[in-house]
Amino acid sequence: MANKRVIVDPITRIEGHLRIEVEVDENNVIQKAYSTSTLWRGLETIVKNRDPRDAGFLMQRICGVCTYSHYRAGIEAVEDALGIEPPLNAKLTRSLMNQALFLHDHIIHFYHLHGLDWVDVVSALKADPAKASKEAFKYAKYPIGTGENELKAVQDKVKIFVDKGQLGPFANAYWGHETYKLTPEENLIALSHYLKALEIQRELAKMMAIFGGKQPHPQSLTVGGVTCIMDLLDPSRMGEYLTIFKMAKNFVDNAYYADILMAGKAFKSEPSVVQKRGVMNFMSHEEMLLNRSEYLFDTGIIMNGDLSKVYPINEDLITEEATHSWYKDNQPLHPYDGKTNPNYTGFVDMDTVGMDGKMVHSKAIDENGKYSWIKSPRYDGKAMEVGPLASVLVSYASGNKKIQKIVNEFLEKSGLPTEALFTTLGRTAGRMLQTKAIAENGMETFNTLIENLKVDQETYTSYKIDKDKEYKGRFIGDVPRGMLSHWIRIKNGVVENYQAVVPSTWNAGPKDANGLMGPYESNLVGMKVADISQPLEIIRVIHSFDPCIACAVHVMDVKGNNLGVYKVD
Ligand code: NFE
Ligand code: MG
Repeated sequence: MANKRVIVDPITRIEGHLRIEVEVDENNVIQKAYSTSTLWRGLETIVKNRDPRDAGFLMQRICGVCTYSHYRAGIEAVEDALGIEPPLNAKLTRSLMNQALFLHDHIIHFYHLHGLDWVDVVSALKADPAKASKEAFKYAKYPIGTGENELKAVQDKVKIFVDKGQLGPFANAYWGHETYKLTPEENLIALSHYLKALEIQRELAKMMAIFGGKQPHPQSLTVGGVTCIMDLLDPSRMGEYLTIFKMAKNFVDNAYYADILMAGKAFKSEPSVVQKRGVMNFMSHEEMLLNRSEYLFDTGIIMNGDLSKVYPINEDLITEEATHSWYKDNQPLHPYDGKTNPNYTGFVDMDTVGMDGKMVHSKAIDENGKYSWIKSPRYDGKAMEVGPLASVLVSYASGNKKIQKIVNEFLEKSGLPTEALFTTLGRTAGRMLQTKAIAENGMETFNTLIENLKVDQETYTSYKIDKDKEYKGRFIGDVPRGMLSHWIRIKNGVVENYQAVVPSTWNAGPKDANGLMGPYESNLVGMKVADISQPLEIIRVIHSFDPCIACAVHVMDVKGNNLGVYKVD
């Protein structure tokens, strides 16, 4: 029998348009996978010929989810090009804002974008709240939102929606799917945290605005430093930051951590989430300045899942190519010389076997040609996974004591082997462990800043742009979805070329000229899907990367294709 093709489009709850096509054999095992961005936006070209001091503001608009990332990247790329070293206060403030972003982004991702791939809402209605309330103590010292009455209230609230047939955000899911593994009581605990996380994320958005002026899209960074000195010197603003940070830490310790432990136990025999699949190469960059010189997370590369060695990153080996992407220039180019000329070739007609076993005529991606707006980044010709898991693995393998402590404690408590980290479960746990590391260590940045402000109130380094000089520079760092780099060339005082190589581009890119798959595609091939008319396993794998297609596709037609059509936030 011919292979069946399954198309999931769109696959994300928000954050842009991503389409996944897979081909399964007669046992429903995925043989081929295609990751397609059907979204097209534009920014790398807008910034050309503009004043480089505006690069951060313009690039910020790539995405409202990792809303601070491209702003900081645009500014720090220009600082690198001009040789500017911002003062310590500015660096620490930027780190605090970044910590707030990670706390916000990771919590929203697990609960609101990924949680319902693990949690069966309808099952939670069958739970015994008294029993669930007791069970919550198995995973947390001070459980949150799990008093018997609170759990009962959660059930009542959700029941009203279900009885009316108005599931709202909980509609159209595959409730009752056989790969949901939590008990009704465990589902209820997690569902209560889902609702609690809605409140927490609102506070975390405020936390970003304390030094950022507003959220999304903070405005207090400038080339050379930060402009929020009034807030830094106001004890009530600092106190507000501290209060929200502590509240977030409590939630991470007693809800997020607890729920991942609970999921680890429940899902440890579900092959679709604990099988090792994927590119097995991981790359991350140092991030989260803690004091004058030390970062919480490390730089490096892990090859073939071998944690005994960490390789340094050689920036010259980073390329992007477009063999299967809707651009003209196929060949691998270093981002300083990257090109962005669109060449849309569309979809093809295909006769395929439908879900009911009958032949259907449909539109499918052109597997031999171009099939995505996302390019294929490579390091030394190899595909790399980036993201919180990569950051945690690289730090762990580098001997970073802070990260080793957190990872070892988690493995011990969950009873999972180190190998379990190289899986979908591990990727979701990795994001939580990164959040936990920030919650445990972020106060060091805060305290260093307070101490330094007593003796030094410098927030800005002045500079001059020489119009007769050519400059080039880059930002490389880790943002919530992984390693991000921005590359700028400045000539005659304006931006001559600009390229952003983004985490979701590394992870979601299509095959390259050698047929090598990126992380999304290679994490699907080999996985069995229980029921192809309910492809929950596919959704869970892809969501574990926290896809953001707005970030991954930020190029535009210089001839004026419409920029306003696709809105993400
Ligand atoms: Ni639009 Fe982004 C992050 C960046 S995505 S969310 O994190 O850069 O790859
Ligand atoms: Mg790009």
